[in-house]
Amino acid sequence: MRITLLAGGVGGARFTRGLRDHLAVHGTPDGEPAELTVVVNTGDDLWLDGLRVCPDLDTVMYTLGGAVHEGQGWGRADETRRVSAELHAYGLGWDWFTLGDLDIATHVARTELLRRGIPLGAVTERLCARWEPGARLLPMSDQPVETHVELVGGRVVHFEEWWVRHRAAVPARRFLQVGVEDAVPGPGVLEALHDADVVLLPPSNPVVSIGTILGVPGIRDALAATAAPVVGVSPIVGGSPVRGMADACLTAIGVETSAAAVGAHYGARRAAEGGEGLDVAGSGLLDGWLVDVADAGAVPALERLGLRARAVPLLMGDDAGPDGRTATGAIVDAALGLAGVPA
Ligand code: FO1
Repeated sequence: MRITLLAGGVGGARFTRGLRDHLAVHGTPDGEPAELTVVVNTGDDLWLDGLRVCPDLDTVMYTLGGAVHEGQGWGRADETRRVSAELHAYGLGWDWFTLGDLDIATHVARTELLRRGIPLGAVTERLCARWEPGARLLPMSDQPVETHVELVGGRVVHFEEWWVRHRAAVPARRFLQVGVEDAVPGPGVLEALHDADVVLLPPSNPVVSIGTILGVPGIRDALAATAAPVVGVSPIVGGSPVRGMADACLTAIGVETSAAAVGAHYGARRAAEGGEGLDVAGSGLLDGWLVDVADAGAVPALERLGLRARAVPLLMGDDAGPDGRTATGAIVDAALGLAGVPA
C-alpha cells in the first residue's frame, strides 16, 4: 500500500513516524507492507558557515531514524556545541541559530556531496541510507527554493531568521519563494503523487511547509489530479497551532487560525452537491479533513464545503489509549477511514 505525504518539520515528522509504527504493528488494510514516501519542504534551507542546512529534511530523517532530540523536535539527541562556539569566536555563525556538533557532520556530508554535483534528492537518499527511516524522503525540488519573509516595514529576511530569531513575532506581510520560478518537482515527486493509494497532509505548517511544497510548479496540479484520496490532518486545535507559530503564518496570508479555515483554505476537490444535485468540481485539494474533538462543531460546515470531515483526538500523546494504541493510531485509522480505506 503506497502512502505519500507532504511534510515540513516537526509535526510532519512525528505524524509520519506514528503512521509508520502504527502500520508496522497493525498492518495495512490491504495486507501488503506500507510504502511511505514523504515529499519534504526545502524552503527552510539555508547556507550557514559554508554548509547547506536543510532543517525539514533533517528533522524528518532524524525523527524517523531515531536520532532526533525529542524535546526540541529537531536536531540530534545528546548534542554538543563546541564547533559552533569556535565559529562564534571567529565571528561566524548566528548566535540565534546554533548548529550542534553531530548535526554539523550531516551538513558537511551534504555539502560535500552537493559539491561533487550530486543532486539534493540523491544526497538525501545517501544520508538516509545510514538512518534507515522506513520511508523514502524526497525533497520537493532539487533546485533551491528558499522561503524569505517580507516584514511589515519592507525588510526581507530568510524564513529561519523570522522563525527563530524573531519567533515570528514581527508581523509578516508576505512569503517569497526565492528561486521557485526555476524549480521543478524533485525526481520521483510527481510519480509519488500519481501512484499513491492514499495521499496524506500531516499537521505541518499549511503556509510555509505544505504551502511551500504546493508552490513548486507542477505539484499542486499533480495533487489535484491524483486518483488517490487526499486527506489532511488539522495543525490547528481549538484555535491554536499544536506547536510552532502557524497562526502568525496564517494571519500573514489572511486565513483565520481555525481547523475549519485551514480546511477551507486547502479546499475541497469536489464541491458539495451542486444546484441540481450535481457534483460540481471544487478547486481544492482535499477529499477529507480530520479535526480535533475540540473542533467537532466545524464538521457540518466542512461537509457542506464538500469535504469528508471527522473529529478525533489529534493531540498525539505517546501514552497508549484505552485500546492499547496511541492516539496516533486512532488518527491514522481515522485518516485512512476518511480516505475510504478500511482500517
Ligand atoms: N530552531 C531554533 O529555534 N533554534 C535553533 O538554534 C535551531 C537550529 C537548527 C539547526 C538545524 C536544524 O535543522 C534546525 C534548527 N532549528 C532551530 C529548528 C528549525 O528552525 C525548524 O526545524 C524548522 O525550520 C521549522 O520546522
